[in-house]
Amino acid sequence: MAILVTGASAGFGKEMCKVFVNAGYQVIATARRLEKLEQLHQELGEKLLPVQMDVTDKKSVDDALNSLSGDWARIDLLINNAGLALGLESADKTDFSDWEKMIQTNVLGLTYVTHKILPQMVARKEGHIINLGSTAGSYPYYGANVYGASKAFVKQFSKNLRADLAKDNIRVSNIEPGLCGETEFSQVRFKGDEKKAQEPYAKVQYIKPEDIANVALWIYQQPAYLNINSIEIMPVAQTFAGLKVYKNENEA
Ligand code: 8X3
Repeated sequence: MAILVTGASAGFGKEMCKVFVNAGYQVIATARRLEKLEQLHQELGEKLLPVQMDVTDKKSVDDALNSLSGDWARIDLLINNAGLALGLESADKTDFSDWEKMIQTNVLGLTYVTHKILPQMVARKEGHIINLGSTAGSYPYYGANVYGASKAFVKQFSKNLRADLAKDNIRVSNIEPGLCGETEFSQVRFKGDEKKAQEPYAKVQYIKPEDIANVALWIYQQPAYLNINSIEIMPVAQTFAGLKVYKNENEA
């Protein structure tokens, strides 16, 4: 029996590998960057299996998952962690290819992996899927446009999977973090602009990747008859913005 984590080369995914291996589980770490996974393998040992997989490429997903054998092929927990945000511009100013990449990864990629693994879970009448949503899937903010919409997809897809799969004893959970530092999220969003990438995390105690990894472990270790539908997490210092009103300065 194994746990499969997508996007395992950094951030939440890497931390989840550590937390789950340290808790005694066998973990299949998947990502595009095999060298990062090899390093993790060195660090965590034989309970971690590095597998190169690009969630945006259906053939890569099929090949990677078909290559698993023996105990590694029986996946009891799928953690759909791979995802990204690109840009923080108004919708009219975004690069359309950024929208495509986010949809390709956060929406299509997640469905490729899920659809491939579900039949074995249904056949065994057990399994658990933990998706990585975001507070951006519930609360709009300036510049979140397609990123937030992709996470709203993750939220509703998680609930709809529950609706389909409860009959098969399969659990589905959605973790929705807010401001979380010490990952590559912001570097990726701002395409390597370090100054912009650091700004959201300055002077604030943000969530750390290990906090999210520990939540994933907790969700998984709940009694088998319980399904944690969703957990929304923010740092204490983060809260909801009010509805914004733009004033017409020309009016009396
Ligand atoms: C990450 C949280 O606030 O940057 O999904 O959208 S936020």
